[in-house]
Amino acid sequence: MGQTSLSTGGSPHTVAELEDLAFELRSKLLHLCGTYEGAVHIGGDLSAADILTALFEYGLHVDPTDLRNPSRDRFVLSKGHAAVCMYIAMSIRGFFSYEGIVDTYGQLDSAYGMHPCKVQLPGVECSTGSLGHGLPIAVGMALSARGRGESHRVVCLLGDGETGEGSVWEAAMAARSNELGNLVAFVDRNRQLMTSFAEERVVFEPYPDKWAAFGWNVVHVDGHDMGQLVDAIDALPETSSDRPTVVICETVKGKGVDFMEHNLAWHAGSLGAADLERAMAALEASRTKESV
Ligand SMILES: Cc1ncc(C[n+]2csc(CCOP(=O)(O)OP(=O)(O)O)c2C)c(N)n1
Repeated sequence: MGQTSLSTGGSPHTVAELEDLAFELRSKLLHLCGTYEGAVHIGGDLSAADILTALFEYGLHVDPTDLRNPSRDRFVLSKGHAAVCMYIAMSIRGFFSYEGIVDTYGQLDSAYGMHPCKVQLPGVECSTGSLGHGLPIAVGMALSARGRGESHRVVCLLGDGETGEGSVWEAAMAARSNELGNLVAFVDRNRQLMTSFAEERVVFEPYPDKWAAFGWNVVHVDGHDMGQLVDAIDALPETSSDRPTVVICETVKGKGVDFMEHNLAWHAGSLGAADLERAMAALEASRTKESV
């Protein structure tokens, strides 16, 4: 097909190294949340931090120095409000500098908007933010890849609340109908929406069965267990296969900061200096607890 080859996916990290990188991502998120004057979607950033680390450092075949390589995997952040988590994960992977994000995040005309913009920021594959649109776009990208005989993957990260949108299920049905084994959806199943717990508003369960009923391969993991995320990525079917895969990641909104976890007040917010110190101490404590 005249494609140049893309030799590696993420660098060959061990699970322990990936855990360290996820910790770095959470620390940098909290610092940004402590310096930026507006609200940051910190709850859903922290729930997605391990998934985004596993993808950008391990799962996605992307090369930050070769952004237009046609055989690169494509990533769509359907839960676009977690843009800053993706930016920082990408900066850790070497796409751009963390300082550049901190300097302009959320400002008018910044490349680092509260929602991602592919025109403004090289490396971002899709502009998102209006929930329910990412998976339909990812289906189109996967279909296009098939039509061109390309063998890369299209990977999409959704929020579980977002999957209350009907467009997600139209896309799910189209993906199976078109036998898109080159499409993978990760769902950040933190069981919280913006102002309520998920099950209070929408009956999601039996959630894995719903995806299975739409003909998808269903994988269910602890979205904060790096070993499980790596195993799920390793076990993805060939892109030439005929079924899309969903990896349902059980997560905790605010993960790593005790006063944010399961707390509806932290869908979005900002940290003053004292709260930043408290949050960093909580993050360190949670890391110590998990490594015992
Ligand atoms: C179409 C649309 N409606 C509403 C919003 C506002 N909004 C932003 S985040 C959010 C909650 C999303 O919940 P979920 O998908 O579970 O994300 P998470 O809890 O992981 O942050 C809402 C309603 C939006 N961005 N797009």
